[in-house]
Amino acid sequence: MPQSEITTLEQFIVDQQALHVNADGSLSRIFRAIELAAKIVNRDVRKAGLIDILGEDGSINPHGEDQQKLDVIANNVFISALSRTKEVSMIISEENEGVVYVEGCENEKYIVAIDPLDGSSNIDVNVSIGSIFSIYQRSNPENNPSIDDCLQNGDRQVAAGYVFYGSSTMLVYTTGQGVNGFTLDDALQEFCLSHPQIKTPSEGGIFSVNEGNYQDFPTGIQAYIDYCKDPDKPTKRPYKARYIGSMIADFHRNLLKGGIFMYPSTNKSPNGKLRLMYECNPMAFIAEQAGGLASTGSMRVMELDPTELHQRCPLYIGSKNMVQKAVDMLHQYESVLVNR
Ligand code: AHM
Ligand code: MG
Repeated sequence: MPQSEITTLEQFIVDQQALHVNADGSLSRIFRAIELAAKIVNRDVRKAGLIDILGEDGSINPHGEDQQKLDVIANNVFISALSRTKEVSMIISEENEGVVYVEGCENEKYIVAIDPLDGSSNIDVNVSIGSIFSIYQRSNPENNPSIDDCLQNGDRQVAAGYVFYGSSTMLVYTTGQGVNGFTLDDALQEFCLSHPQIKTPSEGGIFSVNEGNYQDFPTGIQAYIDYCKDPDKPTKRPYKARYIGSMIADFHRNLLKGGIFMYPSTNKSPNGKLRLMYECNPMAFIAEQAGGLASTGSMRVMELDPTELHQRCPLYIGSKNMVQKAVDMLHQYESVLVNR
């Protein structure tokens, strides 16, 4: 592509803002902050093996200084970039137990939920990881900011996206008008539009799940996994099994190629592992905007009303027909158990 035809994220955001008569530029400023944080985290991820930022938080480096884990660094970078916009009153992060109130911004209308570095178990072994964000407006801007403002369901997201530190670095986001993907040009240090209006295939050929937990899954999901592996020419089964253990990487591949990602409930964890506000909801918004589905097994993910900041929920997400089939089988076996 000639350089003159490149659309940078910056340009794209300006163009989008121009389409909205009432846009006051606040959301654009938040996006710029996320873009900057993504570039800083990307720089640190790319040299993670060269400098002392891998490993356990709290350890002491040879200089007697505290060593910080990459996910703690990423958290600080995102929180500081978002705070500086002066547009965000509250931040919810996987790394912080409570709401982070941004000093001096009590009256601002935006709330951002982040998982600053998802896929932590892969950080130390040079496998793809990512950052996730989800943006809301406060439900009661006239009141003092509080946790109640933050506990909104996914349907109220204004925007959501992820940054994927893979073989290249990508930023994928939606504001409810489709999904667009930008790839970081290392030389220009600009995210450039590379995947406009992403649509996910309604039928896919990949299933992604931690099968180590198979014995602990609901019977219907065990049956669905067996179905995925069952040879059948017309439906092109067996499907391919792919599981990286970084949701963003698994989700992103399935989004482009067609597939299902599952993190079911287990006997041990009835709500699964993944967190609603900064893992499931943003991915659900993107999946639906790309023509896919996201379910907890009993409802659309984005309809689930959160009661806690770090609430978990089971997740079935990806190609429409695959998610529908998994959920149907889950219900089918549940009703057999109930009627027994
Ligand atoms: P994290 O936020 O601590 O990194 O946990 C979330 C990650 C997801 O990226 C991934 O899909 C899942 O945990 C993998 O979990 P498991 O190792 O149980 O399969
Ligand atoms: Mg996470």
